[in-house]
Amino acid sequence: MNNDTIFALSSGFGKSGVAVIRISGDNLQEFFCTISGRKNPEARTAYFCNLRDNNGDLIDQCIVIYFAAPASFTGTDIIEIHTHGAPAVINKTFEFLSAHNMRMATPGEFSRRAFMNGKMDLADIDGLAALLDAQTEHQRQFALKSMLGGDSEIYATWRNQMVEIAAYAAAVLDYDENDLPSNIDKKILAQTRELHSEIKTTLSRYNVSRAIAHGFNIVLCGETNVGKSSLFNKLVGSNRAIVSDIAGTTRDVISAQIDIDGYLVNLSDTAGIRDTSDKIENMGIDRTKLEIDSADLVLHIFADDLPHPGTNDDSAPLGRGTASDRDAVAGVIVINKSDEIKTRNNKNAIYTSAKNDTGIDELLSAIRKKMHSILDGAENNLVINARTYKLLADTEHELNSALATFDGNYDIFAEHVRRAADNIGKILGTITATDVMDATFSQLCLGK
Ligand SMILES: Nc1nc2c(ncn2[C@@H]2O[C@H](COP(=O)(O)OP(=O)(O)OP(=O)(O)O)[C@@H](O)[C@H]2O)c(=O)[nH]1
Ligand SMILES: [Mg+2]
Repeated sequence: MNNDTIFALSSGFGKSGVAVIRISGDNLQEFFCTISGRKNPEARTAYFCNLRDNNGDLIDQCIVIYFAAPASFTGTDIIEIHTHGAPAVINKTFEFLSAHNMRMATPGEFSRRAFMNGKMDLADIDGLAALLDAQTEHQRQFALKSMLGGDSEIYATWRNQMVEIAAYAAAVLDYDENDLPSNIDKKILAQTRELHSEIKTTLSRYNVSRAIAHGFNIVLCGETNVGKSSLFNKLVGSNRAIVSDIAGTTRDVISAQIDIDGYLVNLSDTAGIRDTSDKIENMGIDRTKLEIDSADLVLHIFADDLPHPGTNDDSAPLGRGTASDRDAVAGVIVINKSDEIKTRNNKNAIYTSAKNDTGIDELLSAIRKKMHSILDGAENNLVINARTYKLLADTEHELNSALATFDGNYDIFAEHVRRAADNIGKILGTITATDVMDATFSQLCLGK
């Protein structure tokens, strides 16, 4: 780690009431005395000051705070300058700091320092990145738990158990049976099996983690002209998609993000499915199929009351679904244009009329019910991203190999368990690999 003095805008970009610029470095106390205009300023105390450039010209009236190492976010000295949020003030302050031999931080550099100084491990930083992205209540809860070390605790417990198992396995080779705890081989086996199954379960919840972190994907699909775009507009609450009586109106995927009960939802309207020779429309239909493949919930829209085989609720045949133990994606059957239909033959269906605004609340309730059944309780899951998923999958693989060699070959068994422990170490950053660290810090923005 370098010990350059670095700075960055920690508050959001654009015009705002107040901007917070943070500086991290060694021995910043003297610089703080200069800008605050005080001889013996206290740490963690807000001082009002006239921030002046090197010519003595006023930059802005500010609040400045000094955090002395190691009691700061990064573990280094930190100065916070709270200026007015005007881009011109921020730029002028940056110029001033650069003139004092400081440089702009790279994205994630503050967090990298926090990691290097033992303030946070990599799992905490994944949580921080997720928190900074949080738009909804559930995302906030999910990320906060991880940032505050909830996930690290679980990883650390797993890792300790693996290290212990590997040590006992090695001891079985080196020591006399009588010097070891009784039935040690059986205990090692049982513990390894348990760890393996816990990690497998965690991996299987990846899609749920993803759905909370990046949004629960709901797709409206069906034949042309059944009213998909009309329903989409109702659910979104604005006329986002073009509606017309010409079949094949929607040719591309139209997406909107909405918040349902604190969950982020990515709702997509798609091109109606039909046989057509129109090249562009066919490209749209291909996109519809891709959307269905990545859907967590599919709304099958119809405009008639005939039986619709293959769409019976959870047995809908398309998509991968969120729960890994489910072959097919969750689905809701919607019969739209119910104002034109006299019958109500389908017990599993929700009858709507986008035209008369009926059944929309029932449709929303059905969506809520499905979402809650899939996502509720998931705040307790580990925050898994692509990086941690890969390392967890490698851990699972090593434990699987260990179990396969358990019969007698303690040497190889111990080696696999040790490798499994190393993978968990990489998740936490106790074992550092440059590529792993780069992936973690690059997800953070400037000023974090
Ligand atoms: N009577 C009636 N007409 C509706 C209803 N919903 C939509 N429509 C009409 O049906 C036609 C098609 O609606 P869209 O929402 O464009 O249908 P779509 O499924 O998106 O069609 P494509 O984009 O072509 O696949 C329009 O003329 C709508 O006004 C409804 O509930 N009742
Ligand atoms: Mg449409």
